[in-house]
Amino acid sequence: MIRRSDFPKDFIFGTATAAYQIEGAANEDGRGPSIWDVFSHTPGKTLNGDTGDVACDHYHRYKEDIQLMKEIGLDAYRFSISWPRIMPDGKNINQKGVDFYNRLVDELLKNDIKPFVTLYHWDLPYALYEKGGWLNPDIALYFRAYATFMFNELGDRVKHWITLNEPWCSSFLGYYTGEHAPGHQNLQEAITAAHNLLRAHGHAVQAFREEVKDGKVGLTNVVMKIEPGDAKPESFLVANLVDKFVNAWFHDPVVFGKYPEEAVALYTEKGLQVPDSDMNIISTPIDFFGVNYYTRTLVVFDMNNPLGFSYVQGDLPKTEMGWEIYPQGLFDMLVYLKERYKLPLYITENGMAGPDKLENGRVHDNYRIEYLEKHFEKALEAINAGVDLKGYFIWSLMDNFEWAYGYSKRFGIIYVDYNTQKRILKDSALWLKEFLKS
Ligand code: PNW
Repeated sequence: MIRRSDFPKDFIFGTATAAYQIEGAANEDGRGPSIWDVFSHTPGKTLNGDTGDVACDHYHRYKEDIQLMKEIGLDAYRFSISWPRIMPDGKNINQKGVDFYNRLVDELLKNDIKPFVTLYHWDLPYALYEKGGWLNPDIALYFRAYATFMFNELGDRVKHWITLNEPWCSSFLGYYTGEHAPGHQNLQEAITAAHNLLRAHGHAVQAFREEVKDGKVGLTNVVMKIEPGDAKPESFLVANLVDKFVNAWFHDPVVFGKYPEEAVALYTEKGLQVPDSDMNIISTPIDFFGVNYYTRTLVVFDMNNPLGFSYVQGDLPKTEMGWEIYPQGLFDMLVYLKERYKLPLYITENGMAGPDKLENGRVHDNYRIEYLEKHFEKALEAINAGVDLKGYFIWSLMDNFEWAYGYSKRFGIIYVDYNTQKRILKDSALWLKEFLKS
């Protein structure tokens, strides 16, 4: 059985959350609306019309939540800052919002838990959306101003910063498939938004180097293992190409200052414009990549699709999200990232949605224990294969607002009763507590 002592001494175990998914208090203390408030309040956009208005009420219950982290024995906590709490109109500071994050950071440090802060986990101030959102090139400068402010405010205590969470989701789910806010459906817009997200990232890294002398800054991407869904040679080729669209697209510019050529060629052939401005800013050196790994993705060659491929279902056991459970992909992708980019890595998210049932005050989520254990093993294998992996954050600390799926999907190691806001440690949390002592 895997033990904590098998990992390097300074390896960090934590859990992760995001502001809009847990905080609630949507209209309190001067917070402004974000694109997710507007999206979730638009009929038909989220399951059952769920919104983050109340969520886990973490804004009021953060002390209790930190006590639970402490009880489990976690080393670190990754959370995100709600930009519209800090800058409700996208520009001016709301001191009460700032105060909340000061209290949160102080409480974490008081309990010996290292804060890892994500600046942007999808909740763009609506006021900035009205100015064009991620399609407006100026957004990068708005983000830089916000980032600079936060570095100055918390940089004395917070030493690990992540600029953006999964720009692929913000751009492709937000501007192409429309599953996420702001719900546009235009491929050209997604490509443009992705570029402005990367520019915003680069600007924030530059500001970080100016403001914070003894901290680390990185970018978190969703990393998918792309595999061919059948044995046709063409499907191997498209798997390689899709890997460039989803993975390399958001890593290559940051390290090499350019988008992957094969993917650019295909977009260009289809009449799409791939921007290449500010690559020097985008490629400002960073300290680490954050890896959000959940599953693999199968693709097959498909002439009827404009980009030449389509997605297919695999037959491995699946989570409640319908995502295949595939620990080997974590190992493969950690090694791939190490070889291609040669940077330290953190797993900033990994976990599963399960069919959790509260029975006599307990949640017997053995499937989640098994999922985590298998992924821990693959992380350790990667370390032993030479990957500079520094930490592992489980998604998520507690059940929360799972975006378009509302509260129907439970990813937490802590169960949340949304009627009472009571928190209950699932068996996976109890298992983790023992693991962390081992
Ligand atoms: C991540 N995909 O999102 C996010 O960072 C979290 O906020 C979210 O709750 C968690 O994963 C679980 O969904 C993803 O389509 C969204 O492959 C979509 C994908 C992956 C991750």
